[in-house]
Amino acid sequence: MPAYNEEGSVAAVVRRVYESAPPCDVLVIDDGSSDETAVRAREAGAWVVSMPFNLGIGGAVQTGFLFARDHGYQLVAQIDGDGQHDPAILMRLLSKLSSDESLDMVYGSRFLEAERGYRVPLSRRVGIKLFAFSLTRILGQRITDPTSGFRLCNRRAIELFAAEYPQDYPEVEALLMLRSGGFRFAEVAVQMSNRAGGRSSITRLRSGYYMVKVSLALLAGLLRERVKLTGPTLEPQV
Ligand SMILES: Nc1nc2c(ncn2[C@@H]2O[C@H](COP(=O)(O)OP(=O)(O)OP(=O)(O)O)[C@@H](O)[C@H]2O)c(=O)[nH]1
Ligand SMILES: [Mg+2]
Repeated sequence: MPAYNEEGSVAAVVRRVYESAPPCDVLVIDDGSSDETAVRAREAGAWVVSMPFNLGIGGAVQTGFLFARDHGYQLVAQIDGDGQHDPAILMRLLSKLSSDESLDMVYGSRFLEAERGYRVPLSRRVGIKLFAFSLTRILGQRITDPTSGFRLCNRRAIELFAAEYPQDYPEVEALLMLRSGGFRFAEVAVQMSNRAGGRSSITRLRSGYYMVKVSLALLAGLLRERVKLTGPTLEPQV
């Protein structure tokens, strides 16, 4: 559970994981928070890794995968510390992953079924749809919510992400990484809620950077897939 200044919500999310998710251990990655995130998470019964400074979401999530890999875990769920993801839904992700041995990761999509309750703000929705459209074409697989950070990974995916994980706004790139490594993934319909407190890390200024960075990653993904499809076109030089 990546958490950056989430003292208002992290304890309730940790407790709800213990109450309603399949039996598991909870690790909170407190990424240099300046509030009481680590204390609240520990009080609620989680293990906490506290970073000496803010690494950003990519480094924090990779830390979780490294922990899981080195301690022999077979499954890792990633869930936000701000209360947007309902831990009870992890059971649904687990059923999906267990039902198909060829899958390495499943993730929750807000857009697979008609949205209920919380509505994604329009500007964010446009960005997500654009990424979803591009990824669907690049991967040849229907993708509806590529920025979702509500995920369940098997051991193969844990090992991949422990070794290498994208930095800022990593979710879209992580899907491209999975695909280029020959891994398979699927979406599961979920509902998400408003954050229970705290502040979003995605400010207006950062949204611009997000769009540019992820678009470049998509372009690189597209080129990679094209090269794979067409193979090398250059004649060998003598
Ligand atoms: N460890 C760590 N966690 C982070 C960082 N930035 C955000 N997070 C956490 O990652 C989760 C998702 O970040 P959010 O800022 O909520 O991003 P989001 O859910 O896409 O955006 P909103 O819908 O606006 O909440 C939350 O639990 C955050 O606390 C960071 O720099 N390090
Ligand atoms: Mg959030």
